[in-house]
Amino acid sequence: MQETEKIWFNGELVDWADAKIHVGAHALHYGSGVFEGIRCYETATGPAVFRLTDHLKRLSNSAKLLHMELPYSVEELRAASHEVIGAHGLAECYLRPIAFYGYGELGVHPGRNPVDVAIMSWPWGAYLGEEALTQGIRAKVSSWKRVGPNTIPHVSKATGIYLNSMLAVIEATQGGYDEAILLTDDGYVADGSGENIFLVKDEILSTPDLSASILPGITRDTVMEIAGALGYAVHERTIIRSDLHLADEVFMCGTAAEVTPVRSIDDHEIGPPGPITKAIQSTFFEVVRGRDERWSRWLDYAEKAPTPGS
Ligand code: PPE
Repeated sequence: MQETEKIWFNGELVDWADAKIHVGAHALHYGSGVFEGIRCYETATGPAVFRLTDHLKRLSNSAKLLHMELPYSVEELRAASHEVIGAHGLAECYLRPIAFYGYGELGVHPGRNPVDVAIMSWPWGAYLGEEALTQGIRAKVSSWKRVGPNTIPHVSKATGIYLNSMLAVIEATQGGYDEAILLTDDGYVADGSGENIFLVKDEILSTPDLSASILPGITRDTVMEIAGALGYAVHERTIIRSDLHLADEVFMCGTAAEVTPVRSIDDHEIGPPGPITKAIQSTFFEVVRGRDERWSRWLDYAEKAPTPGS
């Protein structure tokens, strides 16, 4: 990763190299953390964070679902995000807030361990490579099932859940594919290792509903709104593997992956990025870079941010 100068850590900016935790930290042993991925994009009027408050509200909900009390409010974390962005002056960056049970006592019950909070920011280009955005990726349905709703709450973006994603993406890439698609225990399509998924059939978009153990993606929500504005119907519904194989177009979306076309699934050729995927992708990039007035409410501009501590 491309290092930057500072990391916001428990209320202050520290040097990148000094943002350390003890090996006895609870989160290291038990995966007891929650995190976010947020992008800040360059716009004509300076850097703007895309749906910052929505991401931080999800972080707060993720913590609540793990019985974790965040020591900072959403508004405080918003100011902290702007503080770390301001420290680097980058036109574009990825933000990674993380909250986790820190060092104190070991034992599965988190007990009185402190909750540590950090926000990193660094430049992160196209998640699956620049070519993925223009040519599409090859995906494979994983033999690993998505963690079920009564195993770990999937609505929480919890660090521990990502072992599930990690195994799936290792399997996919070892098999020569770019990304994994996970099914639920019942065999319905859930999401990618780090993205939600959409298919297009006869000009109608479909995406798995929340009962399919998906992370309720903010990009997914963005795509649904864009698709609606472009005049396409979007169905949140149960999707089977065959629906993907027979789709006219498939794409994945997420903060890191943005809108990435999928050109084949399980070696079933879907084809190069289709017209609806391209329209949604290009509108998405217009929206995040502040070139579409209709969605200006989603942009949190860096220079309008409150001064820290004021
Ligand atoms: N599903 C999963 C499993 C997931 O990890 C993400 C985000 C999404 C869906 C899309 O959510 P959203 O970003 O709100 O649209 N994955 C984050 C972490 C990726 C990583 O490798 O780290 C991200 O995209 O930032």
